[in-house]
Amino acid sequence: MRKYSIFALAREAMRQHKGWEEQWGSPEPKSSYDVIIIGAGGHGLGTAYYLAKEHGIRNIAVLEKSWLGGGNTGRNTTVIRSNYLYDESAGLYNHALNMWDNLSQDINYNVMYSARGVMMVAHNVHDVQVLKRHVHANRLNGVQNEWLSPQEAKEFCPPLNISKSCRYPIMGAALQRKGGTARHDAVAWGYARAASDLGVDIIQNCEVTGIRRAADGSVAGVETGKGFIGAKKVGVVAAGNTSHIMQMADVRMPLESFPLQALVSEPLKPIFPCVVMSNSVHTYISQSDKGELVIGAGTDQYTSYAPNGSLHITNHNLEAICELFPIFSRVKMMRTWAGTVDVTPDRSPILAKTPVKGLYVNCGWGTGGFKATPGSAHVFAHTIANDAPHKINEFFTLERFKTGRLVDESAAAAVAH
Ligand code: FAD
Ligand code: PYC
Repeated sequence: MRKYSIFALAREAMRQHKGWEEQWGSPEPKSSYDVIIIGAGGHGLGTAYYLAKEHGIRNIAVLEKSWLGGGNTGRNTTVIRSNYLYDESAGLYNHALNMWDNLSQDINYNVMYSARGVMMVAHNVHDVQVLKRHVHANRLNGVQNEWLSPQEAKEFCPPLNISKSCRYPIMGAALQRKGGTARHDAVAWGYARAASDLGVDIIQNCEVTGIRRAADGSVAGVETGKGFIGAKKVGVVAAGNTSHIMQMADVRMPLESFPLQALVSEPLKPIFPCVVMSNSVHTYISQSDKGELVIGAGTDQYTSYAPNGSLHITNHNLEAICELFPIFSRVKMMRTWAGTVDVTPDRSPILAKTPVKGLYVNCGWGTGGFKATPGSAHVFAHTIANDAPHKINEFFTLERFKTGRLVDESAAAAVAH
């Protein structure tokens, strides 16, 4: 990977941003496409890119009701890791983790993937048992993860308070060194530019309001704010809005939507070297390249599409951060926001065909789909192109909610749903 100085990075960001504005705008839609993707987040744009690059399908449109990357892709806290429990998840999330290594080179856009390590801390015997179980299960699956003593955890992350008398004492930690962060908006822009270069139409301000079916029940196209657009295949990749869109095709989804919020502090000089997550206290923290502490918690308790979350969650979150990292207790917070996440009963995603011929769905990532973006897009493109799942996503079906063959990742989801 090339090393960039901060000035080279700034120049590169400006160059890329200018290129993006000049190249794209939003084309007027054609009357029909081979594939329409609903939703220009990272997963949707990535799907279009891999459809064009690996499956030779170029007559594609990505329809976005707002601006590209303005959904959860541009709102998330960019934690990347693959330390999930079950074999099925290891396959999916590790596929994604391995793709982050070369993503910048592949799409020729610096997504600033930084493998700075994700450390999950344990505060009680139950946490220790759960996290050690994950370490062992991960290693059996060839997924890197290791156990640290409290002292080793502090050496890895010096601001961590390991005093035995604090409210959330540290009894050890699971560390995935290859985990880390990336720049979320660059992921959206990078995939968009790379897909656009391959001929994909990215059409912003184009809300899908209906899904039209042919006489045989298969997909015929979509109704939008810009009129009807025909399509042989339609992929729904709309995160928190998925149920609403799938209802347009009479498909009921096993999903609930919740606000998930995050906040950032005023910028600080580099002080925080990694990502730390506390699954039982429901808080996590890292530091962005701009210097802000990036902090988040669990979802709100109530289903909602509101783009903001409840204040008591922020309050609890900051209390926990100050307890775990007393050094930050006088830092000022700068802004908060939220996104709408869609949650399945087993906290694993759905990447699948649907009962409607020609209609495919990628959703249910809940609080944790950013990390999966390249892998998810890659296997979803395969699913659409071949009308059959890739080996990696064959378990992540809609049918599992009827058969009961679930992939229960509630514990590995880490950020409470
Ligand atoms: P989105 O980026 O939301 O894209 C979907 C797009 O569909 C949106 O742009 C939306 O406008 C569009 N759309 C919706 N309805 C329509 C319609 N009718 N017509 C046309 N377009 C439509 N994950 C992690 O792995 N690590 C994290 O640290 C992390 N932190 C998070 C923090 C927060 C605060 C939030 C909210 C989420 C977080 N996530 C995290 C989850 C992650 O952001 C999502 O799982 C992921 O970004 C989903 O990407 P997407 O492309 O599927 O969805
Ligand atoms: O899935 O790692 C994660 C995550 C961190 C913050 C939100 N989701």
